[in-house]
Amino acid sequence: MIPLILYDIPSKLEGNHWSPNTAKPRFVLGYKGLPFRVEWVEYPDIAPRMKEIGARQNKLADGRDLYTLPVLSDPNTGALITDSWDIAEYLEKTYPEKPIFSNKSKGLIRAFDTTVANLEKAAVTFRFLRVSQILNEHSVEYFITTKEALAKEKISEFSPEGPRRDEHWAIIERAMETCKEWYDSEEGKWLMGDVFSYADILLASRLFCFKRVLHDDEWEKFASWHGERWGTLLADVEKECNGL
Ligand SMILES: N[C@@H](CCC(=O)N[C@@H](CS)C(=O)NCC(=O)O)C(=O)O
Repeated sequence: MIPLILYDIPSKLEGNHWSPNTAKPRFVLGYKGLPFRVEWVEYPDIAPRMKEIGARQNKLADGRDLYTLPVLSDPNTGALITDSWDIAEYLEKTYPEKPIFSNKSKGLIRAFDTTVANLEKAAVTFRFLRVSQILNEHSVEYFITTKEALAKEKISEFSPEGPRRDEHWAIIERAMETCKEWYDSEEGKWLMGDVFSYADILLASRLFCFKRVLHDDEWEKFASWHGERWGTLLADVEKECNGL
């Protein structure tokens, strides 16, 4: 089998990876045991590089068209797919062994994807601030300019220490409290009890990003909530997906 190619965004961190969206297909590839290599693309180079390889633009929630990563190229079939959800569907259909949408759960997991993203949305500028601090020089200006336009405020106002930052932490903690209630609904370490699924990958990808971009003491605090629940879940998913 020819290795698949996953397009991802690098950083200054050891091992490069940080993005929650590109972590999703990386976990799926690892879980299904599919060989792949990563091609690193800095933010300002995403559009030109994706045009060059013929990838499609993504449709954002606000209706805009934008070239985004992850993009997956599968030289075994000629497929070139944009968007982490479409990639997950493609991998499940093309490589059905070790399913990620067991028990006809795809629709529910799609709803879970949107719901989880919305839980933490009001605190997203805190994560943007931390991401801006780990990106390579070539990406930083593009990232800050585009996120300032999105948030309609300067990066210095994204999450200043004090009441705004405290509010962001409270939002994130409440979000994880909700996730805990969902996870507690079934016996077993996964959202669907004993059945590992893409839902666990979705949550772990967000945890992965937090772990990578937060300061060490911040991640320690996060990981320790609810009896070390979140550090443990991330470690469990990483193990299930071959330590990625
Ligand atoms: N819904 C998309 C979101 C992808 C996305 O927003 N990717 C970001 C990186 S995490 C991106 O490529 N942004 C390009 C830009 O801001 O120009 C997915 O899940 O693939």
